[in-house]
Amino acid sequence: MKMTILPTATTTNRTKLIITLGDITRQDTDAIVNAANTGLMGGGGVDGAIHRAGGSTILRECQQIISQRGYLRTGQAVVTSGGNLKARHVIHTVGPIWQGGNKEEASLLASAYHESLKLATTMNLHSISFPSISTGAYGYPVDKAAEVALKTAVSFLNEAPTTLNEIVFVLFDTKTYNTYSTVLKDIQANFPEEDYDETDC
Ligand code: AR6
Repeated sequence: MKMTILPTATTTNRTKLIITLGDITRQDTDAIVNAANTGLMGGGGVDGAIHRAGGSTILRECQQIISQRGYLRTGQAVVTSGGNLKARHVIHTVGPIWQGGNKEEASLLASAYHESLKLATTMNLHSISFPSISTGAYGYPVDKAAEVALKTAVSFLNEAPTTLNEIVFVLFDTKTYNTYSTVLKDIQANFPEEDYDETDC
């Protein structure tokens, strides 16, 4: 299952926004994004999967980053190599823990996506994959998180030039995929027809 949207962008290339069902550790985009914690110490969920598949180099680089700059604040992003992964880089960001919605969760989640996209652009990367940040252990409702994730990506593409030609959301289960798919269709409704293209959905 794969669905694509080509947002209207001020960039010269027209970046594809893709949602797909799968395991992010298998993606061969230039970077994959990790839903990490502030100590970058590894953990469960997608964080655990990335460290297991990528090997100990990633954790060593994370420890070096923390020793140099201290804990990562929620909404920030840093980069390490991809270790044994197909992706050459891992961008580690920290999403907010859901506390009911009145603790700036939406802006912190938007920042996690925005800072990751900004970092990828600074590094001249062409493709990036995201998991559904904060919707596992951190308890963010998937429908609300999907709206923040996709709208932040579209705004990023519409606001600033980027080297990215592909932004992929890799969703791990069908419920999450279906929720992102519904939100993406709502967003598509606001684009001229020639600006998007659907595949296999
Ligand atoms: N590929 C893609 N998505 C995945 C994968 C995978 N291999 N594995 C899990 N997911 P979570 P969070 C999905 O809990 O909510 C960690 O312990 C998962 O089904 O990984 O931001 C960190 O160290 C869900 O949809 O991240 C932090 O302490 C989504 O990824 C904390 O959890 C996010 O779930 C971060 O919690």
